[in-house]
This record gives sequence, structure tokens and C-alpha cells, in this order.
Amino acid sequence: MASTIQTVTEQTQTLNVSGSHPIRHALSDVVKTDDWSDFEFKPIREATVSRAMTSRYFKDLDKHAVSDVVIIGAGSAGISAAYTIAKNRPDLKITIIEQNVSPGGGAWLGGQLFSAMIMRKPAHLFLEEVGVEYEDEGDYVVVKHAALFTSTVLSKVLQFPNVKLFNATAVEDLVTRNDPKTGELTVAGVVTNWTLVSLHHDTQSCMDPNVIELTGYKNDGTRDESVTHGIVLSTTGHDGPMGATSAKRIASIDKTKSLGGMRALSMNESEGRLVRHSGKYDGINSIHFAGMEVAELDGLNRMGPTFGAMAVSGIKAAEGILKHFA
Ligand code: 48N
Repeated sequence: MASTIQTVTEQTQTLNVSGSHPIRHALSDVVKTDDWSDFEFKPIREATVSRAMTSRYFKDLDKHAVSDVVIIGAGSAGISAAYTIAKNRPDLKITIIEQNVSPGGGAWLGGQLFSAMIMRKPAHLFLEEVGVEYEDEGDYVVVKHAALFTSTVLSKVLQFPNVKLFNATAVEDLVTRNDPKTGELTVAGVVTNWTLVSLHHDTQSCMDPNVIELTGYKNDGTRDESVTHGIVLSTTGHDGPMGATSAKRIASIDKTKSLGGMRALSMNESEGRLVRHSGKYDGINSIHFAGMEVAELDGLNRMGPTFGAMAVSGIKAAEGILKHFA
């Protein structure tokens, strides 16, 4: 049974079923006689386009140089967390760093390049919150195309004024600090570089990175107790050239932790457990995990082409971060 949300397509189809086929489009009032022969855009200089892009980009980079929440990876877990945090706390500065040009990670398709996306209940409640239509199959639901889920959540996340996505940008490492007073090790930011640069460090002379810092520190690196310190949420997915970045760094820092590595596929054993393991990393401050990177960190089973745990682990991690800032 499809849910009752009527899509734009259905509305348009209803219009055309009436028998008349009026052609209306965004430019109908501009191109009155549907004669496009003298159509033209407003004039512009090339430098104007360059300045419009670069001025905004570098203003954003300056504004987000110190952020309340840095989310590494804009896959299904990262964008579900970003949506939940931004919706609850429009005052927090949220920065998403995505190494790919296209955000969305592995959630543009279901399994083996098939279109449909499966989510086991109760993850369907997130679909209802963001307004994604689904077919209800009892214990699970089916979104007709995974891209419908990802594009819908992405479009909502990108519309929040307090969220900035830096895509085509890789997190190469974490920034850490030992608290001068307590000696406690804390994650204090992320190390970034253009992804194309990160992929070619060994083919060029050294290309130093940039840094995005978390809120809550003074110039001398000590904690500014008047400000709630920021949080890094790492959702970089499966291990790979860029993936599981924070999990690998944390395992190299925390001598009590070895990288678990993702285990064999078991849907029923994996999804609930991954959600329960998502959230704050115990032992090192200010780093939280969600999505498949949790499986890499803690050695959990993979679930294959069901995405409920990605959305819900992002929501659970977001809840923990919201409690931190409460
Ligand atoms: O979609 P992913 O890879 O990761 P998740 O955890 O959001 O969702 C995982 C999900 O798609 C599955 O793998 C499904 C459920 N399959 C399970 C299974 O058994 O196989 O998104 C991670 C994002 C991607 O967009 C990467 O490009 C990005 O993170 N990323 C990074 N971005 C910046 N810096 C990095 N170092 C980095 N590493 C990965």
C-alpha cells in the first residue's frame, strides 16, 4: 500500500488526464509566442561569475573554520545525522566534509546497482519525517529509487542556513589535543585537503593541508570553559582509499583499541547492533561515529542492501550530539 503523499508527477498526471494538454513552464510568460528565436539571457561578465563563486566560498570557509559540529562523509548516515542536528539546533554551525564531488555515498542505488532501497521498520518513520514515499511491505518498506531518499534528505540538509557542505574535499586526518590540565586526549578538529590533492600526495611535492577546528578552545589550545566544545561525527563508511579515516586514526591513537574490520553479512545480527554501537567514542573526547564506519571500528557484521541502520545510526549519533550541546 503506497503512502498517501501525492508526488508532483501524480499531480501533473491528474492535470493531463482531464484531456486538455496546456503547456506551461517556468519561461511561458517570457517566451509569450513560443518563438525562441530572439531568446537571450541578461548580460554578465566572466569575472562577475568568478567573483560570485569565490567570494562566497571563501566567506563560508572563513565562517566554518571553527565549527560546532564537523561531519565527515555525506553518505546516508552523515546526512541523516546532519538533518537531525540542524533541524533541532539552527544555532549550531554544522560543517559537512565530503571527499566526493557528489555527496550521498553509497545510497544512490540499492544493492548490486538495483534502484529500490529497502529499509526495515522502524526506519520508515524517518522517511515519513522527511517526506519520502514508500511501499509498505509489513516488516520493511521499499523506496522506489534510492536516489529519491538521498536527494530528498540532501535537499533538506543543504537548505538549512547553519549547514555548509564542502564536497570534493577530503578529511586526511584528525586534529587532537592533550588537555594541558588533565592530559585528556581530545579531538579538536579535522585536517582537510582538496580530494584530488589528497589522491596525489605521492606524485607531487608535499602539498600541505588545511584545518577546520572545533569550537571551545583558546589560542593556547586550552579549553574555553565558557563555550561548549565542538564534536566531530565520522561517517566515512567502509574502509577504502578514504573510508574509515577516523576509525584508523583512533585505533592508532587509542592503544586499548584495534580496528575491528567489517565482518560477514548478516542482516538481522548487524543493523540493530550497529545502531547500538553508534555515537560517542569512549576514551577519546569529541569524536562520535555512525554508519558503516562503526562496523569497521568495532568489527561488526555488514548488512548488505538494507539502509535502515544507516539512517537510524545517524539519528542516534545526532541525539547524543544534541544532548552534548543541550
Ligand atoms: O554511504 P557511505 O559509504 O557510508 P554510510 O555509513 O553513510 O552508509 C553505508 C551504506 O551506503 C552501505 O554501505 C550499505 C548499508 N551497505 C552495507 C554493506 O554491507 O555493504 O558514505 C560515506 C561517505 C562517502 O560519500 C565518502 O565519499 C565519504 O563518506 N568519505 C569521506 N569524506 C571525506 N573525507 C574522508 N576521508 C572520507 N572517507 C569517506
